[in-house]
Amino acid sequence: MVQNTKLSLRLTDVGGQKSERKKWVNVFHDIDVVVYVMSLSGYDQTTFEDISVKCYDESFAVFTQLSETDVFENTDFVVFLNKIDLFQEKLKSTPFTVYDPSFDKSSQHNPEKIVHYVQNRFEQIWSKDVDELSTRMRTLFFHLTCSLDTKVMQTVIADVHHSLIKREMDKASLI
Ligand SMILES: Nc1nc2c(ncn2[C@@H]2O[C@H](COP(=O)(O)OP(=O)(O)OP(=O)(O)O)[C@@H](O)[C@H]2O)c(=O)[nH]1
Ligand SMILES: [Mg+2]
Repeated sequence: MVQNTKLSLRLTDVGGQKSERKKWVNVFHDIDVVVYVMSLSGYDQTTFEDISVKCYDESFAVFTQLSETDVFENTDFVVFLNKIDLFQEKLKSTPFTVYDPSFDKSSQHNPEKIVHYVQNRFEQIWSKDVDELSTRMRTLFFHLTCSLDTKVMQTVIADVHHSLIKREMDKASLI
């Protein structure tokens, strides 16, 4: 529970592993915002459950499923592009083309360009097959995070808070 004087947020942390995902449906009710955490530094890794599956592909696939879930038709999503610290460090030696060989080689060590690419992938999934009404009713946000840094996380939590307030005001047509 995160509280300030006016509002309180209840955060439910669900396990990300494949075996845990079956349980997610149990908490898929009364959700205002879905916070989806992706490890940016996983671009050269494969999943724990199946080493033939790239972590990035799995992240995009799970996001696709969630964004297509009926119960989230009008729910805002906040994507945390996490482990930015490890990502930046790894990129110095491991080029991004290990994940996507078609990625522009002149930018394969450039964190900004890669983050831009990742955001685009999410945005494409988000806007795909969405009818006009749904696009108007829900918003996709991004944050670059290092979840070990509690100060940054406070800012992120404040932003999520802000998004919730704005959403409530939108609903009431106050802004
Ligand atoms: N350097 C760094 N380490 C991180 C960051 N975020 C998480 N970690 C570390 O990554 C490991 C996994 O973190 P968890 O919070 O257990 O990951 P999770 O996504 O909740 O995992 P599941 O609950 O199994 O889905 C821990 O050792 C964390 O300390 C980050 O931004 N930077
Ligand atoms: Mg966890």
